[in-house]
Amino acid sequence: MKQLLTTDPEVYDLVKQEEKRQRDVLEMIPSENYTSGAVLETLGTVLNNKYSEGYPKKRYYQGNEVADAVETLAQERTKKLFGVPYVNVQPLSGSVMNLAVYFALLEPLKDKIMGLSLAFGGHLTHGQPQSATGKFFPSVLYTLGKDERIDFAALEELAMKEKPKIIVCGFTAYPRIIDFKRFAKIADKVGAYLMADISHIAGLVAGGVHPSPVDYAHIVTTTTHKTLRGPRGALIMVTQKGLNKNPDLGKLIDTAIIPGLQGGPHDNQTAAIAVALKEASTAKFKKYAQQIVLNAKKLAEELHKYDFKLISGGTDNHLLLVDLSNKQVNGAVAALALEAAGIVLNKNGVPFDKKPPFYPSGIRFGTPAITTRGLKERDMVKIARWMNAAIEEVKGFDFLTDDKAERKAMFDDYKKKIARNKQLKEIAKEVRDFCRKFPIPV
Ligand code: DSN
Repeated sequence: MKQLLTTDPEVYDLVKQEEKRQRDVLEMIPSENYTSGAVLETLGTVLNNKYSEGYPKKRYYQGNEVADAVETLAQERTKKLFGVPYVNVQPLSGSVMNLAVYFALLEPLKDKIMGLSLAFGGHLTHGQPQSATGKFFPSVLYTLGKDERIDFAALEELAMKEKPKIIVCGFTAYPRIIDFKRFAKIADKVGAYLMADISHIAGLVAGGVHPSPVDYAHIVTTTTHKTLRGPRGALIMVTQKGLNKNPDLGKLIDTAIIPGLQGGPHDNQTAAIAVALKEASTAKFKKYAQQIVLNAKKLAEELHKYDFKLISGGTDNHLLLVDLSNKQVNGAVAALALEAAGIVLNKNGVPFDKKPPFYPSGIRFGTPAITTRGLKERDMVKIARWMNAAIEEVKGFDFLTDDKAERKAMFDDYKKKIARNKQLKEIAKEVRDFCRKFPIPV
């Protein structure tokens, strides 16, 4: 980054600070990962300079021969990796990706989306009222059963009553295998489209450690930067089942992206997606996907020993959701304490949470990024020990009041105590020394 250093030392310094942060901590936010150096290099190429509104061979501007080749390559690699007949590789992010599907298939203010409630592990863009998806389209949100898993009987009853035009499965905080076949049965029964948003598990699907939705869903959406380990970006795939239901599906989606929601695609991002897809089709990536799950399961097993309450009792995928109520600490305080100890994750609501979203009962974390660094099961033993030690330092740091101002004052006080805590600093040092053995790709 010599040129950046000369032109803008301030930004150079910020990038270096972030590089150091990513190197020195255990990055355990389950939707984050470290892309390869090849992917990062591709993002910084001259492909960034081009405008390519349209699709290959149907562009509005001249000079798109290379852009056409890049986009076609990304399309072909997606089709091969996931076994789908059609894909749009242009969505700039996950939110636009899902919105485009709804605009392609539903009539605004009329046709209903049915998705898992955010409070139970669904995503904002699955019809939450706060999101554009819930403002433009009526939505009905399903919840989980008492066992903290999908309750298919309740789901079917709700779908029969509400008659959604699209049912969304695929979640943001759900640690279990998704039974796409059962979702498809319900969607078919009510005549709805089934959309599987596999953003979190795309790498696990590609690596063969989670079942694929491709035989069951009409549409499969995914971001490209989570377990798939690519650049930020997204894909909308149409399955054969989707084309059988509606042969125009691909065209409708393309039109919803441009001119519907976006202008020019980001060709550097598309090229980097192509690189990531190549990487994801290797035997090495399969091993990586397997190790993600092995690590998550081992971490769950170790955390049980410290009496952590795992939602649904454990995990089948890359992600763990823990209810900290028995530790007398809320997720917001716990996430701060863990960060002070060098373990980066996020506070999260848990199913049937009684606490407010800003100070929820739980934390969410996962193994994709630490597995990229090369951590194995034995390392999970250490991580569980560090996590427990950090939480012990803040045991009892919870709120006994519903008064917002009092709560904020207590939180600020806990923050100060966490910042001063010597034990947390000690763990952070141990974590930093440990992390040095596992370089990150830059
Ligand atoms: N922020 C992503 C996640 O963490 O699941 C989804 O948008």
